[in-house]
Amino acid sequence: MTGTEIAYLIGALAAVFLFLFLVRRASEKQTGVRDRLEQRDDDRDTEDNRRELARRAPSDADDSVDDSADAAEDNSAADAADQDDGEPAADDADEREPAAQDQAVPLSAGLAKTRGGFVARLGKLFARKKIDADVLDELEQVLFTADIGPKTAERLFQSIKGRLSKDELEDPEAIWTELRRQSTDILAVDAPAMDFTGHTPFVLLVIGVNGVGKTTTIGKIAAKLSAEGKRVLLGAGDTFRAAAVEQLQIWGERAGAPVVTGKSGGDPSSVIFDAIKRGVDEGFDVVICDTAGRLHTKIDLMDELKKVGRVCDKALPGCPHETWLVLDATTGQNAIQQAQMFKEAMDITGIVLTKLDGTAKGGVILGICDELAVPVRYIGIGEGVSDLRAFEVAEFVDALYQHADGA
Ligand SMILES: Nc1nc2c(ncn2[C@@H]2O[C@H](COP(=O)(O)OP(=O)(O)O)[C@@H](O)[C@H]2O)c(=O)[nH]1
Ligand SMILES: [Mg+2]
Repeated sequence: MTGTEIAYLIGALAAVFLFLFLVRRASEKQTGVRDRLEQRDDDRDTEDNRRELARRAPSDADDSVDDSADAAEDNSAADAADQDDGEPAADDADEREPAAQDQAVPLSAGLAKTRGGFVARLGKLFARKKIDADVLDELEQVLFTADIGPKTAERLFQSIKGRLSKDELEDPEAIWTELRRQSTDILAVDAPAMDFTGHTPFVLLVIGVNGVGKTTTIGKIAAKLSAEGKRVLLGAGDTFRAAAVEQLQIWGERAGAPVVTGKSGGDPSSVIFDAIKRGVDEGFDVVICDTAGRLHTKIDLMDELKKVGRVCDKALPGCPHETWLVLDATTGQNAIQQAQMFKEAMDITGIVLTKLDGTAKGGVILGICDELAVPVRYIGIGEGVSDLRAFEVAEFVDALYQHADGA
């Protein structure tokens, strides 16, 4: 072999090695990209799984924070949309699965937005050095635009104006004291304390327009009562949409409470009748009945509710033992009108005011109690079970006016 031939051979071998080397590198690169892509898909799957699990396992607080944040976002968007017409976001509400989060929020935090409304405006007003006639004019203005209703605004205004002597008017502390006192008076509706004993089963009927939080409230109450050891049965009286029944069933599963359902689009009264009958036959402690709140016309809805009331009494004479009207605080004064409308048709024994966490219009609670003289039983300050709080007047007034007077 000549020197030239040897050089050609070495060159050819080097070319083959170089070719093989390049092919291998290219394939490694591709595998790396594929691995990374697969890893990303895996991550995504894990994230989806995590979210799904969080939705299905409400007590798993850590996992569920993201979901509840999403739900809160949805909610505030709905609230923003609601503000135009004062009607709750009805239709998509039913589609939502119950919220997952359950970390107790302090009441004062739940009322932060409400405090940021008329209470903060009063705070600014009374922070002035001198409380004089101009301040009284502005006070009137603040109260009458505070979503507490004109009747309650007038009552608060007159109480401050009339009852305080001239000297006291110079003293913001005295004005706050008077406001707290009046608010306490208005909210402390004289009614027996709520307990679910005295009847077996104790039948609770829950009414209100669509989207205010009826089903959610029922789920939370069921969870609380079950945790106390009571046997709870739920009646899926909102037969208008399958999603509403499913929503109640999810809550029922979590609370360990069976749910009596009927045919979709069927007569809500017959489902409620069946639920109460089963509650009696099987010795349940509490039967809670959901209802539909679609406001086709006021007359249709009210007639249907009256029928539900009659059918309850047929299933178990004397029931429902309590009828709660659920109102959405974000609708402001519209909630007062709803309350008046429902009170004409039904014997309402309690109010549940939801979504206080998402609105500056929570002062409406004063207007509702003042106008209706019906006790507030529970308030909602979030979507978790622990965010439904038994209503305590003193605690509420403290949280509402907290720090407003510089205390
Ligand atoms: N932020 C907040 N959301 C609530 C509260 N109560 C209910 N909701 C939400 O309001 C929406 C409508 O509730 P739902 O129970 O379906 O209303 P229903 O149509 O009256 O049965 C759901 O997304 C609930 O999670 C509350 O106190 N705070
Ligand atoms: Mg519902």
